[in-house]
Amino acid sequence: MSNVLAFDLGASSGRALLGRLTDGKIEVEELHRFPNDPVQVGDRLHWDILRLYHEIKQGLLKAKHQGIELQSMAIDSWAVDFGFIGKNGELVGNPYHYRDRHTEGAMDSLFAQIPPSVIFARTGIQFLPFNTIYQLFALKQANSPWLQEGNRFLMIPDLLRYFLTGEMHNEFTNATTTQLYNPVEGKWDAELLRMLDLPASWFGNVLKPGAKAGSLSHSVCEELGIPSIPVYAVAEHDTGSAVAAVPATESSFAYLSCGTWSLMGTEVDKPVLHDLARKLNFTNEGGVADTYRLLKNIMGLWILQECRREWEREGKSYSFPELVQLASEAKPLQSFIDPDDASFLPPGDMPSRIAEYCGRTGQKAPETTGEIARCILESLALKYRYVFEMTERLSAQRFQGLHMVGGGIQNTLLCQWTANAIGKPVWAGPSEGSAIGNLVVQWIAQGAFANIGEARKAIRDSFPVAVYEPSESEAWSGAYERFLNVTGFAE
Ligand code: LFR
Repeated sequence: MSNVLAFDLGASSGRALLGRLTDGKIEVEELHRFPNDPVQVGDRLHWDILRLYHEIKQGLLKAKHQGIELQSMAIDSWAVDFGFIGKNGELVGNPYHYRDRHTEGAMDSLFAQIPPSVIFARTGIQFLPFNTIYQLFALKQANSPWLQEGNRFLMIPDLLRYFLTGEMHNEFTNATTTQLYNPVEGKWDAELLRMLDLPASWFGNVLKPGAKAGSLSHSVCEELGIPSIPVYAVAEHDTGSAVAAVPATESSFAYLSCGTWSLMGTEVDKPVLHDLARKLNFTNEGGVADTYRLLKNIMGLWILQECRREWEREGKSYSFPELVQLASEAKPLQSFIDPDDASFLPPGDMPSRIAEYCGRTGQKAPETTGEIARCILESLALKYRYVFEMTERLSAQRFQGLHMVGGGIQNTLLCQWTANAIGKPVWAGPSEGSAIGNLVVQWIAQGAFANIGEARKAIRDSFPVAVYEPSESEAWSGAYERFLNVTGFAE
């Protein structure tokens, strides 16, 4: 039996999940859950990085108090965010959160200097305004003192790993999301760094998922009263871990990692760098076992989460199951939004932004809570169809159905509507995608699984997968035509 610990820092919360592997069966138990709320200070939105480090130590303590002997641990989180380590080995400043507005306009300003075609050809990464490259460019434009004081660049899981082990390493899956990593050369892109005037010495050697990245340091072990264990580099980009956990039997499959973000695509052996991939704004993010994730970001349940926060501010509080219930009672297929409209990216008053979007596109705005929730969920399902078809086109294959993983699959209505929208079955599970992907890569590193295929088989044997067959195909096909028109995708 092998016990390993996965820390998964998501937008709704951070968790420490204990994984037990016994005779090829995986069991997962949540040992610790903690908030991961960003902190607004003045104009800037920050990570609460030291509190998270504290919570990671609390997770280790909980394992100790339950008498669990751990073999290893690893951390995953969302991509693109980072901090700097100064010459004295300490953190410089408090890392920004990618939803902070400091990158507004940065992408377009940088394009005036480096054409997007050059950036894409060198990195294969989709253009998202918050990518690390634009964050760094914005810091440069703002003359941030971090750039003078910084000596090493570490992404969030790299940073927390450094606090735990004293070793500084950059991890591959996250490194690719910076849009500064060259997947063909297999290293940081020296030319882009030069064009941006960023010191190459900030960027360290890149560890692949499954590499040992240090051990808990003497001081951490002494403080917590625990023995030292290895800390692995896994797919530290949460989406990389989620895709590692897709329990597919096929060698090529379509997936949707469904949570605050929706990430849809397929796994490929080599990055797809041609013009169509750039035009469709697909990305090639580094994955496990030398694969790439050819995928596209879709705004996801974030819009509903933000509506819920807005309603809460107005004194009306709903649980997610209540919102789903209200959505199911509202009139079907009325008005649609493009979930990826730029107005939905920053935190804030989503119900008003939805009304504004509908006004702008000549549609009747949803009014009641149920109507708004329904508009969001149906629009997501329709956007999934759009991206599903693009994934098929780009990868020149037809998929039999769609694998859904992540917390969003608890929303059974969304799973069913997704099946209806794409007209193919949805296979949903497991919901703890990122944490399970994190665990299995640790087990591969320990030799408990020979490869990712074996790990995926164990996931299949250990967790239930719910099947949603498509229905109401005529209504959804008609809705899709209207969706394409109002969103402008029909052109
Ligand atoms: C999902 C995710 C996406 C990434 C976004 C921002 O949690 O990691 O893959 O594009 O967050 O980092």
